[in-house]
Amino acid sequence: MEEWFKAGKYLARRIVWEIVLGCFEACVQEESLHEVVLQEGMTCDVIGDTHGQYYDLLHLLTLTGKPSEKHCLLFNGDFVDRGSWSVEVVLTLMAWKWLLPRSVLLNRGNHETKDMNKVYGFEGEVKHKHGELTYKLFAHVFTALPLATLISPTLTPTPKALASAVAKSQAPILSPEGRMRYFVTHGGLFSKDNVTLDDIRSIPRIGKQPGNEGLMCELLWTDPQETEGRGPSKRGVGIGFGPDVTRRWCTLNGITGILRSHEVRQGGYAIEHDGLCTTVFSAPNYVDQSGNKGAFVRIDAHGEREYTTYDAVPHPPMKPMAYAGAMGMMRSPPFMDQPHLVGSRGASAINSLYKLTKFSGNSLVTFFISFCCQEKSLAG
Ligand SMILES: [Mn+2]
Repeated sequence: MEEWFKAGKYLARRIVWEIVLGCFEACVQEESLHEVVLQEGMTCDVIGDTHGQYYDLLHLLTLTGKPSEKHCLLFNGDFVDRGSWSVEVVLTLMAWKWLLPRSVLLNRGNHETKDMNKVYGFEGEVKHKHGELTYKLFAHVFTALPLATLISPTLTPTPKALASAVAKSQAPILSPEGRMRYFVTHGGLFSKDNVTLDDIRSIPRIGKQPGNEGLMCELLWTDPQETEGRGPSKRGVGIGFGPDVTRRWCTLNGITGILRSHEVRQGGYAIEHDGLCTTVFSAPNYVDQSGNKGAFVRIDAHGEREYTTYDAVPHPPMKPMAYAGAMGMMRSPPFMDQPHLVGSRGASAINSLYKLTKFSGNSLVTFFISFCCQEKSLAG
């Protein structure tokens, strides 16, 4: 399949459907909060956004190694959109999931949703490569992906493991059994305190889009913020949650640390909130222009964390968002989910324009495209 994809060829539709349905069968049996138990000798790599950067994914897989009984790979959402090989990325992940369902874990991201796919390229790409019905199948199967994964090491934490995950001044937060454990989700925490792991486990998800509020939306969309408490989201969806919110939630649920993705970090990862919240982003030189590293985190059966970072590799001359049509841009605010691309001023201007106009006619689309380009150069 890899050779086939690298040659620029498309799989037969029948095979695509078998892979996607194989993934569905595996995911639909998992709870909305899936759990991975790490026995002695096992490791789990947590991988952040890959966003259709197929050549970077292939490079990443040489660093993580292939999944096996002893080595899990957890992809923490946003496999598709933006990069123009989203079909190749998601089919690779889904094929692995079908083949090794217990060793390959796929969390849903805010881009495994209809609204985002319409604007950021995946819908157009699938329609171009495999037809409209195939897109509908993908969109449904995305709803079967778990919303979060709990990584539960089974061995007593060693001093080295604790040092890898806990800020020096703080006592470690452990599970009720005295083990380290990690909560992995694409976005982050909630607009209210007191959300338990059982609440997350019982979120109904099959056939559902995350919408604009509620636990599913917040898991997929929120971002950590430096200031205490909660604040408005810079994206217009979800909220910002402060270090005190993270500490309260981890204490309530016996969680040693949150691992989340969803935002680019220049070094590939960033440890925030006194070590309790770590962002991992795995698309290096994001959309061919961010200049960031990619990263993944390896967790072992003691709970020790180890980080690997890497740079982008060359890819064939195809621009990001090559399949994102202007029609798509008419239905949802462009750049709403990644304001750093246009600057916060640009993003909020675009969002309010969107609300005011609700779009009509091609001239507005043309205006939007030129507006985005102008703002981007202003934002540097
Ligand atoms: Mn995201």
